[in-house]
Amino acid sequence: MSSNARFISIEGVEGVGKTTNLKYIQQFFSDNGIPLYCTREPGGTPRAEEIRNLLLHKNGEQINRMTELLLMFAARTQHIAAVIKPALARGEWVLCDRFTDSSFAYQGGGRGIPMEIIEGLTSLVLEGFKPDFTILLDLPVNLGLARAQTRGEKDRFEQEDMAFFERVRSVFLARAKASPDRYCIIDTTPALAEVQRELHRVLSEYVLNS
Ligand code: T5A
Repeated sequence: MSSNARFISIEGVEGVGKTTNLKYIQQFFSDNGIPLYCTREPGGTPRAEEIRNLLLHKNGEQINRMTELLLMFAARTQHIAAVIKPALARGEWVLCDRFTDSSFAYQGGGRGIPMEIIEGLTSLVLEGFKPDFTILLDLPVNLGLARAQTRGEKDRFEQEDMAFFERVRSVFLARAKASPDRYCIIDTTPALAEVQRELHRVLSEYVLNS
């Protein structure tokens, strides 16, 4: 059991390449013989995945923005207790596709819920628990949406307009710039090989030195 296990989150607006680069990160851990548990939000446990379905799929009924925020945190508290903390306790690193930064960016920036409300909920539910390190993949919104369009049907969030995603991106960038020790911003505009060279450099520095 490695006692230096850390919790890493990966964040970014639609189409920045999280899914693509998650696979690269998994390969990095595997190549270095380091145990890694990969998970995602909203979701990560059977119950939390049910909440994900409520949040992402459209059924004609509008979801109030506060309901949306509370469902994100309901799924998160289940996920932390049932999956993330037990994996860390077993000595596995945890890589999570989105975490609380997405709530600040989407429900705060995108939907306009005051940040103090999200801060309050974060303190109440997470009690100081947060990722040790966050990789923010960044790309101009128009490029991200164009890349995301190559996928199938749009989910409930992907239907939002450019201005929504510009606000989401601004909050991600502001949060990353305010805490440079915890965040690393990687520009995913270049070709994938170049992005992954940078990712390799960042992971070598953070993971292999922990
Ligand atoms: N949400 C989530 C909230 O509102 N609040 C919260 O608290 C939380 C936790 C979840 C939704 O929930 C919201 C935010 C989201 O809207 P999701 O499952 O994370 O959604 O889905 P997406 O954001 O849509 O992310 P995906 O993982 O599906 O897409 P990615 O990772 O952004 O993009 P990916 O890897 O699929 O890449 C898109 C395309 O670009 C290509 C890929 O091959 C792919 O075709 N690509 C590149 N092309 C050229 N150059 C590169 N460098 C490329 N990198 C990738």
